[in-house]
Amino acid sequence: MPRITAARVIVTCPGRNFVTLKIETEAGVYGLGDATLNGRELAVASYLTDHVIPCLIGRDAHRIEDIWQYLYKGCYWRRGPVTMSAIAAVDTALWDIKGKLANLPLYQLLGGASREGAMVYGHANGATLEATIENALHYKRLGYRAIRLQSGVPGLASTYGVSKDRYFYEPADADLPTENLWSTEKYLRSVPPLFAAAREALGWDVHLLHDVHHRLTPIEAGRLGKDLEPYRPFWMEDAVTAENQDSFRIIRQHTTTPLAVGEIFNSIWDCKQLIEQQLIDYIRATVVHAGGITHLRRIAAFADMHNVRTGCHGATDLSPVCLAAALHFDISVPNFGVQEYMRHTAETDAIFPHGYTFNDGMMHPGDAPGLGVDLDEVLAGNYPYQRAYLPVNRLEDGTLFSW
Ligand code: KDG
Ligand code: MG
Repeated sequence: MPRITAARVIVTCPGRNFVTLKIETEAGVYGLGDATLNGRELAVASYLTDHVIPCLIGRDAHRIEDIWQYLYKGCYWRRGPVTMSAIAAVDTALWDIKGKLANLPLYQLLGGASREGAMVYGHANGATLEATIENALHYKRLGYRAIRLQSGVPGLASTYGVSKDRYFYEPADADLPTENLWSTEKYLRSVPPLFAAAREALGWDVHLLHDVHHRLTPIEAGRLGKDLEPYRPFWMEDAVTAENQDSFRIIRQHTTTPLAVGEIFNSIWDCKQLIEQQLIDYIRATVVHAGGITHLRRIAAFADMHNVRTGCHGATDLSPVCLAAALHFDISVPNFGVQEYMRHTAETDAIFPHGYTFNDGMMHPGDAPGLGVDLDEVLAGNYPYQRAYLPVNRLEDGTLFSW
């Protein structure tokens, strides 16, 4: 059996922080797992180093399900983003090892390919409507079949989804949280004209998406969904916060715009009501924050029974290790919907050499054994951890709000 001989956490910051778990076996084969939790990276690093790794040494790396159950049930304190990201990292690294030992790319162990590639969506954004449309045209020229539109809101100095850099977006950009100002009224006025202009400029053969980022009430979300219906959005994401999931029923009563949620979910229990009651169309949970490939496959199977498709989170704070794992999952599950794809910087790509490719709006994980992604530890060592926070959001009168 491939006994686990060592495991360690590598934290690197090539412009943003990534936490990676490396598990080594006596067979000489190692596996990688992403454990990055944006803004709370060291909590997961400590959870792994201080509490999980001592329990792994000597175990059979092939027993992925048993190790998953051991870490989930065995710790008593089930669920939560820190615990589930740590379990995800172990799970992903073990699948990587299994693939390498079998000499097969991971998707072959997950039942093989259900499709030739995973359709991805890119992020078009800009400070103004015009700049966003220009950026969306750029994505269309690159071959994207699905494009997310986020624009600056007239009257607000900054908002979620609008990047300072032309090509890369990194919201966790300060060593203490920056503060944005928010107005729901101004925002609600700005999105329908953006979609109207996008359909005018891009036509109808491209999917258009939008992320509300948890900032509306159910009735406001119902109104936005209804206003966007003429432009046939692919989805409206995180229209409301998802703690009170009855909110989605109210949105459903008012609009046929498809709903996506779940990037901050970490367990199938977060998804249960929404999926079971068919209150959503896409589930956004992904490998790193939802317990790894083992748990995400369980979520996808449950979703498939209820006409819900997958739409894995793929922002830049999810490392190339997570993106590779997500792509293996995407091309294997029957109910795949779309994969988010925000390109990493050249520095990040150099630290994590990978085999996944983008072509004609689709991505493929490649056919290297395991995940098909590596970590250059020497290069990673040149970029030490830097504390970085996501912004907070306030209403114009100073009330703290959802970002
Ligand atoms: O760390 C937070 C980001 O991952 C999140 O804000 C990105 O909402 C997001 C998205 O849809 O990519
Ligand atoms: Mg989002």
